[in-house]
Amino acid sequence: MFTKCLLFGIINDDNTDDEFRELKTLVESSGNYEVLGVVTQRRPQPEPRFYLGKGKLEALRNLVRELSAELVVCDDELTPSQQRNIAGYLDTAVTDRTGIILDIFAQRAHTAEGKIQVELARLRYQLPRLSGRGTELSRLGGGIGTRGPGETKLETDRRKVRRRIKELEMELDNITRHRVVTRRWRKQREVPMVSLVGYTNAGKSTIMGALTGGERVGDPRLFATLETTGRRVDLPGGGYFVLSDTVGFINKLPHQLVASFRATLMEVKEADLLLHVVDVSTPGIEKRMSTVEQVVAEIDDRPRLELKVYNKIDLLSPAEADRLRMLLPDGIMVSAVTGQGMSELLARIQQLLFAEAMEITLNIPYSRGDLVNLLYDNCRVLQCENMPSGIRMQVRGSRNILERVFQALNGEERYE
Ligand SMILES: Nc1nc2c(ncn2[C@@H]2O[C@H](COP(=O)(O)OP(=O)(O)OP(=O)(O)O)[C@@H](O)[C@H]2O)c(=O)[nH]1
Ligand SMILES: [Mg+2]
Repeated sequence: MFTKCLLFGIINDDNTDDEFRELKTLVESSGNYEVLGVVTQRRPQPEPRFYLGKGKLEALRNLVRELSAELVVCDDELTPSQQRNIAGYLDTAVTDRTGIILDIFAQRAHTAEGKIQVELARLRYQLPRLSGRGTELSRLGGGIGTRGPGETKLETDRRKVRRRIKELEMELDNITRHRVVTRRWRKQREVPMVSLVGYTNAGKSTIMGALTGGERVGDPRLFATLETTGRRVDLPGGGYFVLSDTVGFINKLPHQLVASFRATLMEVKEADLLLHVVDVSTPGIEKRMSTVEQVVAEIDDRPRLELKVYNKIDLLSPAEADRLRMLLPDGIMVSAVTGQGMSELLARIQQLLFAEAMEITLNIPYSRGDLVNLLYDNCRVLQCENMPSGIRMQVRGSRNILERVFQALNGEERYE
């Protein structure tokens, strides 16, 4: 039996119909839901207490009754009080985009780490939403807390959730520590690390499979990949790198998830090169690209090497592909399925990681500690010495980063 649901949200310059198409896909892939319709209101900002304006909310209530909808789903993350107010007014269950995304993540998590990260995100979302009316905790499992004298059910529930959050944070910490050790080993070996990033369903895992020759295949579901895996890729011109796949991003990605997945997303933080995979076969390319850029900046905003990989060109006509090539001059067009463009992709990676690297000695004034940090983060520091005039650093790194440093030094630097 499908749960009947209605979607609702606001429409403005930033939030278009594409959003609701995406929300419908999300809701449908999160479980046994049948989407009966969408109610939208054009307004610049949500109404603070009820999210929708009074008239629209009444229209939604009428539709809920008429169609016997059992659940309404908001396109934005509702505040806990908006959620309560709407549920009271409509007399039906209310959830939002964040709740749906968290449900999908919960279904997809397989490894211990993934499960902890998702549970943590869910609890952080639920904590302010506990209303004390009863059954919210039934799905959470965990130990039974004893109720102190004079303590209400709500306080007990909150205390239980907070305790569980602490426990999970500690478990996650242990796992993270192990990952850090592995990464340090890789760094010492000077193996360059490359990370695939992109919107969900862009084809990251398919590209990973094509490059590593593994048996991994693409998955049409949203958020198919939740865990990162590093694999060695040998370059045709010699040398190799470690490639890692990552969780896909989406517009309005819940901040609780970004926070919980920080350990997984460390691969992105540590990468020498990011491959930003873009699906060119669905509309709204620019918006999805800027969403990915925003999430990457949220994880870590240091400048770094990035290559755009425009995927699924097999789904475009030659004329469409040509038009796109004009619009998107940077980057490489590929099809992970037909293999088109994949050898150019490898050649470009080789060039970025190896050929464009240069070794240089710089004198950095003591006032520019920021540049010292930038070099440590982005290059291999071969030698570092304090001199009267500044810090003398011998580094090897990409031309791209080093040129930024020259520019920042604005001619004051000396290099030999
Ligand atoms: N036609 C076509 N389909 C592709 C191509 N690359 C990937 N796909 C399909 O797109 C869907 C998503 O691919 P995945 O590789 O799982 O995408 P992903 O970016 O890893 O997605 P998440 O893990 O959910 O973030 C699958 O059905 C793939 O078969 C391509 O080049 N051409
Ligand atoms: Mg994937």
